[in-house]
Amino acid sequence: MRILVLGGDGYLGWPTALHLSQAGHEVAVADNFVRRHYDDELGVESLVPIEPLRTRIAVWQELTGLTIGMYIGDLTDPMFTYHIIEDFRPEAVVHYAEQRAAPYSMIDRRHAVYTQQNNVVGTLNVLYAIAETNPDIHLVKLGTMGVYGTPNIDIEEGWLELEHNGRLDRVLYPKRPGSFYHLSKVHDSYNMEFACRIWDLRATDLNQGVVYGQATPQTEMDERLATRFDYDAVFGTVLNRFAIQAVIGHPLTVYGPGNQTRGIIDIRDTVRCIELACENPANRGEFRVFNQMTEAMSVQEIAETVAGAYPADVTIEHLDNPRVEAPDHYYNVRHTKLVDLGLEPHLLSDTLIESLFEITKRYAHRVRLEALRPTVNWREPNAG
Ligand code: NAD
Ligand code: USQ
Repeated sequence: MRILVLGGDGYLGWPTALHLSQAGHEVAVADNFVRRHYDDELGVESLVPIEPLRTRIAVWQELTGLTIGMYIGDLTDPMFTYHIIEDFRPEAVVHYAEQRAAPYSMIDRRHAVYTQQNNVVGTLNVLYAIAETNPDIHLVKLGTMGVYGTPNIDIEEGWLELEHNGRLDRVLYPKRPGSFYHLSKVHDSYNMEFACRIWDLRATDLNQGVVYGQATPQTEMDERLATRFDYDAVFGTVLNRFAIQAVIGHPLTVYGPGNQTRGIIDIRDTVRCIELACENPANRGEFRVFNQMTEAMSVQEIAETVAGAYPADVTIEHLDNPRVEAPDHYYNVRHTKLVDLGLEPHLLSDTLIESLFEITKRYAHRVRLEALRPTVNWREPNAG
């Protein structure tokens, strides 16, 4: 298949491009490098050094003989978005290219507005470009488990069968997310469902849980193929942060009592899920939702698992939760559709956590300690 990966320079986009390329697909990536600019803005860097996109692609070609196309530009520019779809003629578009950190979106008004404009406008441009160029293209879009929040009923895969006053209907599952970033994904989902309904497009919304891990078989082939590994309190995700904190002797920063439960997934499963979604497309007119997570754990359980895997003493510190989230809640998620398509999950293991310790030991000198403490507070609106 011809597959265009939007956001192909990012943490997940780059390993996905490599995975799809090695699986025999014709791949191109698009990116505007804004993720690298956020690093400059926040004064942090990926713990693992990363090469420029052009170098990464050249190394991949040198090692495997496989080419990956490259488009540099911003999806909020409609001309750029039309151009890449017209030019590459993909059968599937994998869309990762959004501002993805909840804390970044909660810094102040400007960051909230930026996040929603970047994400919602970029996705709208992609929908228009597909509809006008070739409505047969399958859009595989990264959403997030956080769109659902923590409802007191089971979480279904995107849709809910509802009985009300004796009548039945099928509705999009109710959303109650916890940040302006997560809300941008809600808005995207409604726009996508509408576009499928009116233009007969085909789309898969992948509501992914928190990703952990840093390596895939392809990125491990050469250190110049490494993907990013974030540890700071804005972009670092919880399990990756805890693994890094354990190695450098920093207490694991559990927000609140740690009973908040989240869906999680190994980066190797992320890339496989994308492959499965692309190779088994939605039907024309279908807006399909998969819950892309493999297990659920509370933050306290994640901290204890990481601490237990580390060979020396690790302290767990409970900070006042800078976010507004339910401290105790019900959490039961259906996530069978990707398994039905063939996903064989890598469940969290000590081996994986130990590999994160190894990576961290190598680059521990790059950690800026002050970047580990959370500074963005959900309760303090800041007009900026
Ligand atoms: P990332 O920030 O590392 O990668 C996103 C890439 O998109 C970056 O390279 C960035 O430069 C690019 N980008 C952003 N806006 C763009 C625009 N307007 N035009 C062109 N390029 C643009 O993020 P990631 O961790 O790889 O996440 C990828 C996607 O997966 C996001 O949509 C995110 O919401 C979703 N997701 C991530 C996780 C996770 O734990 N990392 C979990 C669930 C869902
Ligand atoms: N948390 C801590 N300590 C930390 C960091 C986080 O206790 O040091 C807690 C948070 O309070 C939260 C949970 O861990 O309850 C997850 O936080 P996170 O920063 O790892 O993840 P989140 O903000 O939800 O965002 C990440 C990605 C985002 C993706 C989302 C999937 O950055 O792109 O959409 O995971 S999900 O959570 O399923 O919505």
